[in-house]
Amino acid sequence: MFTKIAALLTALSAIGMAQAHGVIASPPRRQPGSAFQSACGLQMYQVVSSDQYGNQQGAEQNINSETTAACTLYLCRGMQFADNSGNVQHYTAGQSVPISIDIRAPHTGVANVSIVDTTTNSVIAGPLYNILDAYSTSHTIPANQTSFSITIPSLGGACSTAGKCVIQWWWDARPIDQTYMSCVDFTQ
Ligand SMILES: [Cu+2]
Repeated sequence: MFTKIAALLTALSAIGMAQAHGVIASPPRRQPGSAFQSACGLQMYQVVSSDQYGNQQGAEQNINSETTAACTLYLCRGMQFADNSGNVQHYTAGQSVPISIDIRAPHTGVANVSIVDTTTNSVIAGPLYNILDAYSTSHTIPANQTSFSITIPSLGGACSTAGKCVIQWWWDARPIDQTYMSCVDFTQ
């Protein structure tokens, strides 16, 4: 009996590994917490917090009666500012910001980095970095797809309030319908 349970746990963790894909490794990204759980429900919280590298389409399978309109899966994968108010960076206009991406499993697609207004889920600057043929499964991933810098533009006061703006990394693997995003809170 114990052996069967151990085998099952091993199989489940293997599935978890296979589903793991990519996040912003630095600067500090938005993380799931109690506000995420309130917005998205317990089941979604358990899935997303156990694997932050997963995709939107996978997360959507956990939508249930606890999931509210505040669970914005297509903005920062539903991560909430309230869980991340201690994680806010400050960037000046013209500042070069190094970005590090951690890819655990590649999928050929496109990727970009933009500044998004979280109140409207609209891109207000960018793409600041654009990756064609992103994270391909058919060749070695070029180093500049996982380590690069963006230059923060002048945002004219649009991002002076913490929580209003994020740097969002967006990776869309159309051939397999998997979309990934990861966000960094910042002010200017
Ligand atoms: Cu995948």
